[in-house]
Parts: sequence; C-alpha cells; structure tokens
Amino acid sequence: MKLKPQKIAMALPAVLAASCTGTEQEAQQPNVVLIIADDLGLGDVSCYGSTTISTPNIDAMANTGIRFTNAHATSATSTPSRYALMTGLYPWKNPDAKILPGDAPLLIPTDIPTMPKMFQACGYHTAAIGKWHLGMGAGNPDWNQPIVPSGNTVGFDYTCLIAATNDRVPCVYVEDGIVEGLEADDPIYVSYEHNFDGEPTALTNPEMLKMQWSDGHYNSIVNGISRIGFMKGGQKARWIDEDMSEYFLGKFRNFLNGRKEDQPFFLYYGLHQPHVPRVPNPKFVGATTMGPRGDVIAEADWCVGQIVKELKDRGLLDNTIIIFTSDNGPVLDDGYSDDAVEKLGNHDPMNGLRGGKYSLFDAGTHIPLIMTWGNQIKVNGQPAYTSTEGTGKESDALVSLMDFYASFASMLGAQMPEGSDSENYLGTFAGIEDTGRDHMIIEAQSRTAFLTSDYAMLPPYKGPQRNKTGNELGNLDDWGLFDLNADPAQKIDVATERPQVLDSLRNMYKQLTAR
Ligand code: NG6
Ligand code: CA
Repeated sequence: MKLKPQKIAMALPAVLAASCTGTEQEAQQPNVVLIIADDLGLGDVSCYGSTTISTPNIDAMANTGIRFTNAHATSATSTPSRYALMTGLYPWKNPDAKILPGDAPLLIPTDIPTMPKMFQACGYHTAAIGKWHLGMGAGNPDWNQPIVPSGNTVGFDYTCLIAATNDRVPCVYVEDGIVEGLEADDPIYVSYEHNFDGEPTALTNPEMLKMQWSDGHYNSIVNGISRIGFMKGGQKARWIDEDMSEYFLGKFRNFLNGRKEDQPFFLYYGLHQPHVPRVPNPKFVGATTMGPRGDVIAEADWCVGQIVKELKDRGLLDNTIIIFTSDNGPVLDDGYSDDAVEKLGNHDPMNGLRGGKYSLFDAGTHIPLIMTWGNQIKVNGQPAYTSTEGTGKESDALVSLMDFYASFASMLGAQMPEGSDSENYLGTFAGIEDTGRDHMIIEAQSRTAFLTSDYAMLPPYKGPQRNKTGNELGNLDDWGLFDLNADPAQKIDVATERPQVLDSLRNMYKQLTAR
C-alpha cells in the first residue's frame, strides 16, 4: 500500500482563499459556527438513513450543504477528541488527553498554537459556548475566584462553559472563567476525592433522586441527579439540566447581539446532548418513543434549528459556515438507568457499525458531519442552500475533525504550525474536491488503531471485550484487519487472508506511532 501524496495546492474561488493579512478580503471572511454534539451516533440522525428518529433541522442542513459519510473524530471519547479538534494534534501524543474530571487543569498548553488562536490572529471574534471538557485552571481551582487559565487563554474571546460533562461536578456555568450566579455567602467547594460534611449523595440519600444511576454516578446530588464527584455550596449557581439548552441558546443570542457588525466570528458550540444524564426540557419529554435518550436528541435537533434560524434572521446565513458533528460515537447505558436500552426498539445509533463510544471499532469514531456554507456548496452547479428538495451534496472522503484547523488555515491564508497532524481538505469541505485522507490514527481510551478509506487495522490489546455500557471495545487477541468496503460492520477479520495488506498497514502504523 502506497501513501497518496498529500495535496499541495488547489484552485479555489477567491473567497475561499482570503489572506489573513489582507483587510479588503477580511470583510468577506465567512463566520464559522462549529456545533458539536456529545456522543451522538451516525444512526441517531435521520439524514444518515435512520427511520426511527427524526432530526428535521439537522437534515435541513444536509439538504442545503454537504454530508460526509466517512468522517471521524480522532477519538472514541470526548476530551481527546476535542483536544485534537482545538490543537490539530493527535491526542495519543499527549498522555494527559484522557476523560478529565471537572477539576482538571487546562489540558491545552497555553503556549501552543490552536485553531481558535488562529481565528483570533486573523481578526475573528471567537467564542466557546457549552460543553468544554478540556480542563480549566491550574488544577483543583478555587471556584470562588476567577479561573485562570481557561478557554479564554487558548484563543476564545468569550467563553460560557460547563467545565467537564453534564454528569460531573461542578454543576455550574463558568462564564469567562467566573462561576455565574455565585453568591458571596454561599461559596462553592469541589472535590473528586471526598464528600463534604452533610452533603447528600446517591448512597446516603437515594430518596432524593429523580433518575437512578447504574454505574459510577453515585456522588453529589444536584437537581435530583447524582453525579461524578462531590460539591458543596453555590446553590444559586447550580444548573438545572432541563434549562440547559435554553441557557446556552440565550448566551449564543447575547454573543450575536454583542458582536461588531464588520468582524467575522468563530463560534464553538458544544451541545450537551445526548450525553448522560439525559434530561430534556419538559417540552421534549415524549418527543420520541425512545425515552430520555431519544427525547434529548430531538431537543438537540431543535437547538440546531434555533441556531440556524437566528443566523438566518440576522442575515448572516449567506456568509456563515455551519458545521454539525459529534465528538465520539454513541452509547446507550452510560451510567444511568434512563430506559436507553429498554425503549430502544428498532433504533440503531451505531447505524450498523461495530462498537460505539469507547471502542476502536468503527462506531467509536465514525461520526455524523454536515456542513453548510452559504452559496459555496453547489449541487449540479446550483447553490445547495437554495434547494428545497433535499438535494444536498454527499462526500465519502475520509476526513477527521482534526482537519478543520489546517483547512481553515488555508481559507484564512494562515500559517499552520510545524508538526501539526491536521491536514488541509478545504476543497473537500467546500464540496469542490473529493480528496480525503490516505490514513488516520484513531484512539479509544489510550489505545490506538489505523484507518484508511479501505481498511481498519486494530492492534492486539489486553482487556475486556465489552465494558459495562455493553459497547464492544475492540480488544483483539491478535492484529485484526477489516475490509471497510466489503464489510463495513467489521464482522470478518481478514488479517490471515491478506497478510500483505496487514503488513503494509502495520508498518505504516508503527512508523507513525512508534507503538
Ligand atoms: C465515563 C462515565 C460516563 C461518561 C464518560 C465520559 C462512568 C461509569 N462512566 O467514565 O458516564 O461521563 O466517562 O464521556 O462513570 S465523554 O463523552 O465526556 O468522554
Ligand atoms: Ca462525548
């Protein structure tokens, strides 16, 4: 197997190749809104073929833009996946890029280049709203003081974040490094080691729970839901899960209200759905027959619709790139008894792929990716966004979420840092080309595997076949090889049958990873 030469130059329309330094072109620079769901599977989105769930707003994006059928997150869990997206670096190169607790220090070194810093340097106003999970502060921060460093230190002018996940303390919103709504006489304390005197947990006060935990989530109770980790105080600042979508949409609207008309913006919007605990706003309860997991997906789809509508109402749609994707693959029971398994019916979040969240098999990292780009994306010569009949574009190019960094660098005329793992597929994202990656390395809980558009190769790993979620992890006894074209479900290991392919992929993988 030969490596395809990397793309060097492409002929792109002028608007796609603006220069970071040219003020004239800056006015034309598109806004970028990157919406990233948490644990959403390919099969959870109806435009990927699911008939059991309806996501009309996400589908509308696909119908007016481009839908990628072979897009991957770098990782099968959140922190490493988002780390790679922001830095353009493979997360397995950083041993700290693992699922972080809520009091973890900022994972992204403050002295390295990042994608949001690049947007900033090119004159963009930048913001991160929603789920973060990349650490903040210098480790076990005092939540009653401004938290430094934070997302604001690594390239975002404005941040309004949940520190980690919706199942981890502190269950508060952190706006520009400050816990919002905190009262001076009710300070907040956080620990991942010990409880605070008299504070209820799922073990001491199960009667307070409105949702039962099934694994791991038995510490502090916030809003009737037990979480990972302990917290005390900050009662007024605590979030209400049911209101989280509206809360972040409000921050999004404020952000748009506050922007300078002539300044382009880059917005990272981390949806908290459908990560556990799955707690929809009452207006989405019963939106699907699948219980909370289905209902929060309906809610997430509504959020996407709200974001698009807001941009449209403000006349921004023509000059805004909107990306919709997910940080890693899907999971059903991820630590709460929320009927995700019981009410699944015929729904298949994995879309027929093997594995899921935490897995080296395909459903771990193979994620939905949809992009709209004003009138840039064309179908049959016509701008896809004018289409009303669902005739958006489709691309089967192998792309990684990590590739946005280099692709946007190309769009902005910005220099990519030495040693970046991000690759430029701007033309592919714009629907002008169909070049994709020759290969990529995927990661799941520090294990790695090798992917090309034809094959997945999994090294042997010790460990269980499945974890408690029921997802298959991809721990094989020996090197495994799967033909993704003939067998996308990865049912047949062809390693013994195709020793030459295995050899060549294994050599490349070893060379690239030193593993
Ligand atoms: C796991 C949690 C899971 C989820 C995950 C992180 C348990 C038993 N499981 O440790 O619920 O929080 O971490 O998910 O505690 S991620 O999408 O943010 O990576
Ligand atoms: Ca996730």
